[in-house]
Amino acid sequence: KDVIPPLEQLMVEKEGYLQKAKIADGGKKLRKNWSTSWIVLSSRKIEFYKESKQQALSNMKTGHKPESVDLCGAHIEWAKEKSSRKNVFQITTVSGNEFLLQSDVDFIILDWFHAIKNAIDRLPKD
Ligand code: I3S
Repeated sequence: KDVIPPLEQLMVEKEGYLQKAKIADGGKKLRKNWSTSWIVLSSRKIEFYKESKQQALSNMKTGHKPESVDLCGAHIEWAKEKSSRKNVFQITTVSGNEFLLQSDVDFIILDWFHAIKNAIDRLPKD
């Protein structure tokens, strides 16, 4: 039987394109590789889609899963020293995954920073 998640967990708070680079997986450093990602924030997770939103929606029908990031206990901080690019922040998950997110447009990255920070601050820490 399907488990129905609470409505608030399904609600999308923000979505859009950002530059993304995953720099660690489970605490293990990865080679930085920036790419455009369609990013969907809901109350307790972020999903990263490699494709356009359109492509992502059609892939979902075929059971294709996006990379999902659990925000419970996660950290967010500006990460000037991690890149030569402007407007970079880092999300670190409890599981030791690290992501850099970036946009050249100041208000876009600020909106994202605050939306993700608010989501994290509303969640229980463990
Ligand atoms: O922190 P790094 O290693 O200087 O990051 C750059 C590299 O990941 C580079 O790729 P290669 O490892 O193939 O050289 C990327 O193309 C650059 O974008 C990375 O630097 P920035 O400053 O853009 O984050």
